[in-house]
Amino acid sequence: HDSHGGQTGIATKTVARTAKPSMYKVLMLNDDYTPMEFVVHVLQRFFRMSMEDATRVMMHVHQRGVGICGIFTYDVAETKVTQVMDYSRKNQHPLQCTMEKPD
Ligand code: NFA
Repeated sequence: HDSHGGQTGIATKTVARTAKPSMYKVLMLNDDYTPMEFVVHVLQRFFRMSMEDATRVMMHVHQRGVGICGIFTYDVAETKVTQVMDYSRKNQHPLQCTMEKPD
């Protein structure tokens, strides 16, 4: 739209820009008790991963201690974390999921 500081004279143009949403990593943490098959199931159910991708991510977390489930907007990341934590607790597994702020 046109803007000129409320004065008459020079018309300048500004472009309306939408803010790009900052993205958050959803991380999964290793533990000694959650069955590998349950972790694979969670990755397939809540992160829509194939069996192959879910198995790769699960093994990465198992061996390295932490791994990335996906990168999402704040609201989606928060929902995924809550879903995984609620589902794990309901099934009596200590599986932990968290989200990481962008750098
Ligand atoms: N470390 C778990 C086991 O040996 C498997 C696991 C993988 C748990 C990834 C949590 C995350 N049963």
